[in-house]
Amino acid sequence: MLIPAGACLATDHSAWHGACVGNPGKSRGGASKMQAKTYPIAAEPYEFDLKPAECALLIIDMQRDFLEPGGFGEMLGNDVSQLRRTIEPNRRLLAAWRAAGLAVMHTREGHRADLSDLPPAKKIRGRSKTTIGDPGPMGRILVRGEAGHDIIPELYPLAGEPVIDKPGKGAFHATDLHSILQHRGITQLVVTGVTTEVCVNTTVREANDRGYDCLVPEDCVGSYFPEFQEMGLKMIKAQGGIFGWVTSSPAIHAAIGKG
Ligand code: TIU
Repeated sequence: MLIPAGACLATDHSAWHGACVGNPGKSRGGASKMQAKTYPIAAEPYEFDLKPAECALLIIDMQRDFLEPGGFGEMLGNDVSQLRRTIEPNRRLLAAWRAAGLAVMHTREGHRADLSDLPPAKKIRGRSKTTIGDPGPMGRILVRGEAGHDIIPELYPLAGEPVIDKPGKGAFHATDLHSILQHRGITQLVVTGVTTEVCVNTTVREANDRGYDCLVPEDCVGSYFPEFQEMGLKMIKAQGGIFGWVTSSPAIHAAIGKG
């Protein structure tokens, strides 16, 4: 099943609220938020206080064209195994997040079929023979509705989990993500996905500028380049957490459970 472009349905948070929030049924109000229990997570540069009612899991671009052997990423000469190691930790984290009844959102990088939202500069960058919109191994490359553009089956969105179709690297640029988060009272993001230095970093920076606290589990983000993986994470947590916090998924499971 393909998720249609722009799909967005409501998520039921009742499981977590019922289990963990001090005042069930009143979790959206300012006063009850103040009373809500927080869950400390070991992180760098210092502990992250997770507020379940205000924290969404945002899974960035776990798309077939970036991760699957024979996809666009591999066609460009990249080592997809560097990204594929993130699938299992993401699968476990997603299962735990869903079991706890917390908000889940997914993104996909891609463009309209007529490419009207594709900047000419992005189309020609790299001087590759095959570029966005051309026929690729799994349909037209990074075009919405094509097989390669869709999310890998291991992490497939459930009905009720918003899928943000984004034309850029950052998940906030030219999307309705900020509105969706604000309507749900989300102030914290656990950001996972690919690639660490490109779409994950860009999204964390955009989120930081909009006032969100971001926590990045290092085993749930991946780069084709090991040195960028290391530096991409260091850049987030440097200078007292200039863009956010870095942790690992076991530390999150220790706080919210295994699902
Ligand atoms: N999702 C994402 O990071 N898109 C990219 O194009 N990444 C690269 O590393 N090329």
